[in-house]
Amino acid sequence: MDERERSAAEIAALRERIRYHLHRYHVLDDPELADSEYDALFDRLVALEERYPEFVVADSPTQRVGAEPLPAFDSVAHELPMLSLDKCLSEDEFAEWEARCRSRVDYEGDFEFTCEPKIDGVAVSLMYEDGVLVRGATRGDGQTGEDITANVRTVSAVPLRLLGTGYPARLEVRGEIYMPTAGFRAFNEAAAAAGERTLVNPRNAAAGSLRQLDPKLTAGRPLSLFCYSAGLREGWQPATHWSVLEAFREWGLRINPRAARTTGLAQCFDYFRGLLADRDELGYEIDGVVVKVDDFALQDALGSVTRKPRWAIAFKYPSEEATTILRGVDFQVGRTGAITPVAKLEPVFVGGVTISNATLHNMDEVARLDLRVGDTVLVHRAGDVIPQVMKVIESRRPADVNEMPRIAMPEHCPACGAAIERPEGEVVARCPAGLTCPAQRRERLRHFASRLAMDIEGMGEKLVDQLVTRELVKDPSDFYRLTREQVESLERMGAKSADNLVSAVEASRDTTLARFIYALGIREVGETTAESLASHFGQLDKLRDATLEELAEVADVGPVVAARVREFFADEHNGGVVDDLVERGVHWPAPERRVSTPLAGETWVITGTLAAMTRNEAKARLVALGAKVAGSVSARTTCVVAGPGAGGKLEQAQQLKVPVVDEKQLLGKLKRYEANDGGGHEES
Ligand code: D41
Repeated sequence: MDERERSAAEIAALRERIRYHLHRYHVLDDPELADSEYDALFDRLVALEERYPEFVVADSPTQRVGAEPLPAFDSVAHELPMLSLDKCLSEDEFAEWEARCRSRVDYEGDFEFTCEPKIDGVAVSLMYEDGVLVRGATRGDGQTGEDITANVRTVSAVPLRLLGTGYPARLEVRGEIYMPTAGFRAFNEAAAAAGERTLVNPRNAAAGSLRQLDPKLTAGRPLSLFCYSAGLREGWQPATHWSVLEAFREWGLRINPRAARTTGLAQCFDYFRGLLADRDELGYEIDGVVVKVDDFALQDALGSVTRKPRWAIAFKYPSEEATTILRGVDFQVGRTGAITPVAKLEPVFVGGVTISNATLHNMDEVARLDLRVGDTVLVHRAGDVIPQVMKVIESRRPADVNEMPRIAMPEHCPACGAAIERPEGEVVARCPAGLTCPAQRRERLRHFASRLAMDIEGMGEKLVDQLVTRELVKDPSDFYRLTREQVESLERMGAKSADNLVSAVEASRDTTLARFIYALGIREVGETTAESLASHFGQLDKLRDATLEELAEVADVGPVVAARVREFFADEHNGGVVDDLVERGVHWPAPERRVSTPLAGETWVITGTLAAMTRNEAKARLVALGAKVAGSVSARTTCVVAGPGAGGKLEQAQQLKVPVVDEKQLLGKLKRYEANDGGGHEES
């Protein structure tokens, strides 16, 4: 074999491996290689193809990027129309639809359905000929779409070639291309930082990305795909919709892991409620559930009207977007003095609740939005996230913009009157008064008592406000001076709640060093940094005495954080408060060498994406506690950690009845084990 032949063989082998890893990464959410290892394979293929351009083929993984800009989009006539969906807005309406279906086909008993999350993305058609992607098109009006082949080829979840065997010679796959929420946020943050236009929501972001004239721009966008039906499927006669999804999975086409089969109304309702409860954790936006009668014979019998199938329906969830009017802007003072503009809105129902406030982050954001009082704005509210003002609807502005009041940062702190500062080059304006500013004091105390800090149960914001107003609490240590009588004298405080609060304060004295550090409210020191500091120094005094250099040695601590920590402990008042807290009996277990390995003998598997840490971090922490972390699920697996987007492994775990926990539960377990580990009894 000469060099050229050897290279041809290597190219073929590389392509196969790369396709396999792309599939594991983008379709199964379950990579087997580090990104850098994958990159090395890819770079090797690029190098070989450059040396032997005659071996380059259209479906090589390298051909996703770099196609020449499209002059315009050609139109594509869909061979089978892409239907649209009827919708219903309540469980009652859904029940009516189901009853109509049953009476139309005279069906006794319960229908089998497939329920799928309704992805808020862009409907696309992907044509595969002999397993090779030959064309990608938008849905358009259902009859004619745009040819976006060059752009869909850059979407890594779109296989350029199907896996396995048994697919029809011509197969048209229909699905939804979308932008995951994390990618959307990252994209917008980068765009805002660069002074570029931000995108309003992930759906628009996906649509805009697919309509780029230069596929290189599409390639730079974090897009993904879920496949949900077969259009043209020459010679293939599946019996149910579910079997189409199963075949898709075999062929490497990404299907939604939350797709499920249900029987009858009650199971559909359970599905609607269950998915809604998880809506914020999915990692992508959905606007409801698509329910499809599963049996194709029944689908045929039900037929379609005016381009909508009678056998499918969209059950809509409350919208997470709404427009309303900006009535004014308030300025709130945070715990570290940061001043945040808050939009006061005409109350509006969005994401399932009525909101009247939304954050505007900072004045740069106000300027970027070009916001004026009286503007009609688009607001977005997803789950627990603070509602956001996404944009001004300019077409709803009165003719003379200049007559609308502008929004300006006040010169003085609304709480204490100190002159507000905004250092050169910083986006955040601050009240410099520190603890002499009542707003900052109140926020610090709220933070100190909060759940992730000292966790004084029942010490809510209203109670803290009362304690501060009555000057019963000034510094955190004052919480531990409160007497039963003082507590009982507060408004709306019965004997029982007073008892509870006193016990809660008492119980909070017993804490961990990490919680204590976090509770101090040092700027830039969040929960994770507090944990790193606690585990690095082990003792409070070591942290207090640490130099900038020593601080910078801590994982995740850079010069800025190090300086903040130094600053905090160098401050005399802060030092006094810390001493006072310890004197008042706040304590935590003394550090000890890690001797026990509570998870020894256990095998864990991590799948899907995690939010608070990377999978590697999670793995390291589990391993430190003695567990083995494996790549696949078997009957011997102790526990599976499943994040959003978990696919095959989660299913396998469910089949094998292996316990499954989510990230929150994992964090709980880790914290418990890590705190107990070594069993330090000595109190510091
Ligand atoms: O996730 C979706 N957005 C989705 C859209 C889905 N899971 N299934 C769908 N099924 C259909 C039929 C029943 C017509 C095959 C759809 C859509 N249609 C659809 N998307 C845009 C228009 C129609």
